[in-house]
Amino acid sequence: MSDEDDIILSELDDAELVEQMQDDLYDGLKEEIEEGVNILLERGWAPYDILTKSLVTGMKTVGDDFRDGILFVPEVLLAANAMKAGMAILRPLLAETGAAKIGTVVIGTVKGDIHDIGKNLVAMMLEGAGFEVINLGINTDVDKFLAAIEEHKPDILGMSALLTTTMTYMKVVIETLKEKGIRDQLIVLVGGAPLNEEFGDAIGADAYCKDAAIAVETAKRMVLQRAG
Ligand code: B1M
Repeated sequence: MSDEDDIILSELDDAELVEQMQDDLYDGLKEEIEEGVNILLERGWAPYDILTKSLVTGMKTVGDDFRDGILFVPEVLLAANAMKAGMAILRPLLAETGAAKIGTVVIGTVKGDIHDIGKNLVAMMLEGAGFEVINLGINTDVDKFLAAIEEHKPDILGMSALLTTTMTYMKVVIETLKEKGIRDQLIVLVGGAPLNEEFGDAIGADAYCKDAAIAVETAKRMVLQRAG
């Protein structure tokens, strides 16, 4: 039995537990992540702090080591599954803030791209802020975006891309909205690790959102501006 097996999460103090959860996320230990999330909730931690301080920070290390060739796809998948398990516990808590409905968002990860953790986090936080969110999932092509816009008449279209090769598809969607004459009926927000503000401007989005908190802030501000 290794030293790792002897760690009892509930006996760690908050700082040690958060650090251990980052390690457990790195190792793709789903059950330990679920246990850690539940312990922090019992200790009165806000769901958003658990998300950002343990899960998102842990995933950053995974990303760095993936980039540097230390981790490979199978390990990253395990880490992603562990992260999703933690997010599944937090989702209802983030959504139950009782905020009045302030608008509707259609959001998806663009065609060719299967990364969905960040997009789902944004969707969860938007729900918690009072938006109705229609989450189209991954690998979303322009027709699927258009059909959802037609059906749900959202205030906001959100698009996510994590690959430099797929982020350009956002422009395809925006150009199609223009061709259909519906671009101005929507607030278009974009996000994802390889994007920046300059890219958002260049493709004609209304705003680039660096993270989920900024996405919520931007969504609220723009919907209110439009109403007023
Ligand atoms: Co992939 N992957 N991956 N991957 N992966 C990256 C993106 C990469 C940067 C890793 C690296 O090399 N360091 C790299 C891209 C390089 C590039 O394009 N420049 C990469 C690669 C290369 C690949 C593959 C091609 C690998 C391969 O097969 N050889 C492949 C591509 C598959 C495809 O999509 N077609 C691939 C596959 C995978 C997994 C399936 C193993 C897994 C995804 C699992 C899943 O999502 N269900 C995975 C993961 C987990 C990652 C990293 C490690 C982590 C991404 C993540 O979840 N981050 C990632 C490394 C990195 O990003 N540094 C990497 C945590 C999340 C909370 O952050 O997604 O940035 P993020 O979301 C943030 C903000 O960006 C923003 O808010 C979120 C929350 O704060 N945001 C939005 C995101 N979307 C938004 C939308 C909005 C607003 C804000 O709308 C309004």
